[in-house]
Amino acid sequence: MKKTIAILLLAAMLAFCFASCEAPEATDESSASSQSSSAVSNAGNSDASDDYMNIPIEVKDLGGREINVLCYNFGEGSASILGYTGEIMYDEENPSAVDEAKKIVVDKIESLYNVKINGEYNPIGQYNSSIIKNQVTSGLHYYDIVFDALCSAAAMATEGLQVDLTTISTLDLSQPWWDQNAVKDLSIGNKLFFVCGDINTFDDQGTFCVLFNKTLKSKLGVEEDFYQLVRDNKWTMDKFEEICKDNITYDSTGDGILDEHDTWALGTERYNIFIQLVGAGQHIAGKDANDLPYLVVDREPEATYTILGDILEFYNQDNVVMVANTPKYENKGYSNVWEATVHKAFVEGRELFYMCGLFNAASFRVMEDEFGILPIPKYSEIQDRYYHTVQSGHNTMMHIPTTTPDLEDLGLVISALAKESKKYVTPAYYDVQLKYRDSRDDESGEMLDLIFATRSFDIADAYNWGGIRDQYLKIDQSNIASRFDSTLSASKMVLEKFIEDMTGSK
Ligand SMILES: [Ca+2]
Repeated sequence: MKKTIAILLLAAMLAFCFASCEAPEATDESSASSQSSSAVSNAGNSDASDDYMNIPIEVKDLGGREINVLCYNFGEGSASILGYTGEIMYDEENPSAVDEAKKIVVDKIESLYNVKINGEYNPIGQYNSSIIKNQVTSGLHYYDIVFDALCSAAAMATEGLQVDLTTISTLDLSQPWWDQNAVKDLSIGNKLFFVCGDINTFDDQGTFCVLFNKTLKSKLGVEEDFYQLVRDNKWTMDKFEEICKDNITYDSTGDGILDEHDTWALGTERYNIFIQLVGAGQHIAGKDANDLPYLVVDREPEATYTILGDILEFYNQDNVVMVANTPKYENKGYSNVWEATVHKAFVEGRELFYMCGLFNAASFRVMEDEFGILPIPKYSEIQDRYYHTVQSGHNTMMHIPTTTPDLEDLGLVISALAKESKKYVTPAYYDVQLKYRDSRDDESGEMLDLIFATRSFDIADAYNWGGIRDQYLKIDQSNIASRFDSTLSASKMVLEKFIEDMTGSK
């Protein structure tokens, strides 16, 4: 399945090399591929009911059609992101439970539709945009289905390289095997160029949450039941900060210096300023009645400034919170500042909370301490619900290049793959994610249900018009309003041009 396909376009595409996405300063990882276990997707449902299996999808003999899938190199070379085997494709040599589930699905669909499904990692880099741009520009069809990170998929949408998925009549995006929040949030002018669902699992892996060290919690004598706080609607920023500030962080090495080698209440990174902003029910972009984006800070600056101010006040308490990618740690010359600080402290049992992607969880299965999974805190108890989102540079979105032929037939195959993945792959993903040595953490399973069901995708994080998203990742709390004052008009101009291009309105 994971065969190496000769890349006819390789030479030509290297010439192109157009900028893919500007990923938001990486998170916890670096690069080079990892194989082995893990994951599938989405929509947070360990759906007890199989009723969706009765939803019919037309079956058709496609005469041995070959379908080529291209996956980007998620977490390439990272020691803290393990288990990526691509989407749809799987590892045959050391299959995880998820790989085995993917094989069941692929075998079934290949036989049912008389197709051959080939999968491949990006052979020349991390993101796929240069390959797909070359394919589309040259008019040579090769890859039919592509999985890429949100930011890279968005870069391709801006260039007009992808099919509007809503135009494929056999691809019913309202079905439960597609993430309905993604369908709603990621559209632009009612067109949808990329989506996620049960067909992929690394959209789930790219979802951010809070991990907590159960063993350390008990050693520290923290009595609060975190899961119960979530159930009681009391898992708020205030409560979270109160717990963190209760004398947990201390100089455990005893050298008189508080640094990455000590014991911490919370390990986090600058990207999580945005993650917590979303958790607080805010967004960078909203959408109007025509499904077109606008910048929230332009319309409601005070709401944005208040929430950002609260988060930054907390993140600047460097005797409580360790923020990985800030000068204090970046200046130490680590090749991967996340792995050397917040990730390391958690794996060594010196960090109570770690705000990170679920992709990090696999690397903690070797820990001696046990850990659990929690949602991102709400802003306050009156907030309607919890909100979660993905890291735009580290997740997967499915899209289809405009060069792909016979889209109606392909839509049937994709729909069937997605439906069967909901039955086989998603439950296997939950099992892998929750199995902890000999036991199973069902309370974390309950939290995962909540987390996946409350995802919210911010299109400004994907498209980052004029660098608007980057304004939300700065640690400096002294100049929030002036920071936006000086950059907003440029971002608005880029957004205006984007809307014209996407709607053909000029
Ligand atoms: Ca110390």
